[in-house]
Amino acid sequence: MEVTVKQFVKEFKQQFQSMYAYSYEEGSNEQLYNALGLLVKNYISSYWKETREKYIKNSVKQVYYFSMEFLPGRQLRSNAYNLGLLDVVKEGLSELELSFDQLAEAEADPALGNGGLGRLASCFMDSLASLGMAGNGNGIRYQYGLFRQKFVDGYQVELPENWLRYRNVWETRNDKSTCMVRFGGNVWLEENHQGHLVPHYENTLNVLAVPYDTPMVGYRNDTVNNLRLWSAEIPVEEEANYHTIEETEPIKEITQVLYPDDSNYEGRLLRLKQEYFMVSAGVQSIIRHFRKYNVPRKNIPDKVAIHINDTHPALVVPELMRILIDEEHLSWEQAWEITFKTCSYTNHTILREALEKWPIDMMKELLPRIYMIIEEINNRFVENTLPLYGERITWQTAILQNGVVNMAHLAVIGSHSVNGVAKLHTDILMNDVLKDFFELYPERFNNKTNGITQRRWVHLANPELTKLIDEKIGENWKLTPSELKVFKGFEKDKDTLNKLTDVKLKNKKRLADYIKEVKGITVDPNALFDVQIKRLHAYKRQHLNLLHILHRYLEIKADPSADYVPRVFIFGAKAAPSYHYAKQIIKVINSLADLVNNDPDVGDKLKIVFFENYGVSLAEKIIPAADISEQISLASMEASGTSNMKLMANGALTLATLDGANIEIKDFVGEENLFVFGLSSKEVYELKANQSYQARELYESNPKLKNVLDALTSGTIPNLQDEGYALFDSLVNFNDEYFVLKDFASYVEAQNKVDDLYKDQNEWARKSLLNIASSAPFSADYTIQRYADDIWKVRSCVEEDEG
Ligand code: DL6
Repeated sequence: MEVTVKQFVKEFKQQFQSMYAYSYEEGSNEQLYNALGLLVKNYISSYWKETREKYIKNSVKQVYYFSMEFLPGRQLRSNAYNLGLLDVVKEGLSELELSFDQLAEAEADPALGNGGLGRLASCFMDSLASLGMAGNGNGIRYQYGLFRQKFVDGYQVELPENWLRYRNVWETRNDKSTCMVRFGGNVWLEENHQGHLVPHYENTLNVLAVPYDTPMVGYRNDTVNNLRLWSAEIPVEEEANYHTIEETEPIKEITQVLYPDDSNYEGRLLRLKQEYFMVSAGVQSIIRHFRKYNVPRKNIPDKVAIHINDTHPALVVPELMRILIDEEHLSWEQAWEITFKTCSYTNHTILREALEKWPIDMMKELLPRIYMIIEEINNRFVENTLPLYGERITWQTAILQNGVVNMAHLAVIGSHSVNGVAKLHTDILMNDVLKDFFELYPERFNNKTNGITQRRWVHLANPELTKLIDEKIGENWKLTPSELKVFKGFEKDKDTLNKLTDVKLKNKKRLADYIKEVKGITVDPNALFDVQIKRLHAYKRQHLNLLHILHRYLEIKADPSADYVPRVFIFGAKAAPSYHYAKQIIKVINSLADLVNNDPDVGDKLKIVFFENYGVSLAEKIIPAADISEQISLASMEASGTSNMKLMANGALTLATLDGANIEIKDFVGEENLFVFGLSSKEVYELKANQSYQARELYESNPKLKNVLDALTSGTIPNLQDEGYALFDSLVNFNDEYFVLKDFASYVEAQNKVDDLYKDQNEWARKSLLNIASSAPFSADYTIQRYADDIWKVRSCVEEDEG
């Protein structure tokens, strides 16, 4: 977009004055940021309008990505960048003696997700718009995002995340498009005068769903899509029925706070309310759109694809059926055909506890009409499946089982496509977790390995690296990421390797300064920066990392004068508030950090930095500075991982088990350019099946390991209550569910190889370059293109314009 610096400066001053009625010179950073954000949003608005109109005029097929979580990160920088205005804005502000970076930091980072799943949804939004595809997000506008994590005496403490405190300049409240969502009450069916069975409702709780729309700006292609987040309110006409603040609580709480657990919903009523609220409002608004433009109902699957992001929005299936049958008066068969062809589902986890199941009684009481429909879907499924596949498969795959509604089964039965998020993960779905379904519907299953947007995670997070790549191979890779492979041609070029090392060092210096500022810890930027950033979960095995650090510490103590490669171990991780074991791991790492960081014998040889409140903005600071990417989950447990892709794209070398997308990283970059260790998924399955694993034997037979484990309980680590014992118990006495001890020796060996390689900076830089140059297949643009071609059947509207 064309805006001159002069024009920007003039408009910015006007914008500020019209908002605050004084000069920008007197503004706080928050106020200046708000004015700047609104001005950028003004620039966006004409494209936003035109994109919407174009979709309607050309009647293009639209994708609706239904997700309980989105993690967009701060949007000022990326919106200005995608519009092509970032340089103008920076220059204009500096003319006014303002720093863009400082204002950008004033933006709240909307933590509307737990981790990988929500961030993936936002990468997908970015790619849909950047590819010029009609893609809409549909989610919840949580008033409080994922808790703000603080450490008090090394323990995680959760504080409310009031991200809306200073207003959110990107959103537009859209009162014209509200919907009513009904909960509870009684429902019965009666025949109307046209012979249709129509439901009658009484005593329902009616909740007004108010949409807040946020522009999703495509990269330099004039496309602006929509992310619609719903907020729950009391219907205006019912306000008089509410007499006290307490009476309004059941409504307001629906969109008050995000559940802070990514793997366990424990059948909580409020969570089910949230899911139905988001689903019903989203589906209603889609159908209303079709009514408005008189689209024949049978054509819906040609005009819309609804994507179910994990099982959380699986109620899309009965909700679409409800609307098509009860409001559009289609027959069951017609409605089913439309629903099935419209919906598709991605599974993001094999963790049993994360596969949602809702008690039938709860579903019946909260959503009586929806339950009737689920029951009918189940009955018809059983009727069709039983004669063809027999009892075992039918009952294993039914939606209603042992008093619960199995949401994964609902999603699979109601969708024409089911995908996993990395090759191994999809194989595990087909051969284990959903294997009976794979027998019933092999044609539905497909893999879509996750991806990340290079725009946020490389171009913006790592401008120095971006500049170096531009200098060496030109700028084509920005639009065509596969061009990055041209960078491989520079693997032996001394100048490039030196510059790459310089870029990394600069990024590490910047992070070292930040560490000093927020943690008060001095780290040497020349040390190896070893990074593990992800949710804290036993299967991700931060405690394996911990044991290795402890092992290093004990070695240094035993021989402080030996030659060690200095390391800084960096962690960022939130634990679910009710996940006691994960919180104990945090405490032990923090206490070990206190010990190590203050031990004069250790000095720069070893440092531990555990950042508080890990999220998108912090990731943007850490990732460009990483040398090693820790991807050490127990093989078979991590569906894909996405920090592995971001770190690789920024030149970190991966230290990994063969799990999730790590396998594909290895395939793309070559086994010699990363560090692989540990059990394979096949070995994990075998060990579990033959029940031969004896953790205690390992403890007793490996003196190094014993030394480390004993240090957990010996008082070596100061200031612990029972956390060291808890870890010891889980690993030694309760047989180590995630095979940490089994993988310990090969992990230590791999870590030693890391040290050896780091001593040869030239070779390290060469491998780093090869990782960067091999990271293009993980561009979310490619992932989205595959979803578009194979599942959604949508095309770029930008191509359409040009063609
Ligand atoms: O697909 C995005 C992301 C994967 O990269 C992670 O491997 C996976 O753990 C995560 N899944 C979830 C869902 N629940 N759990 N646990 O967040 O999805």
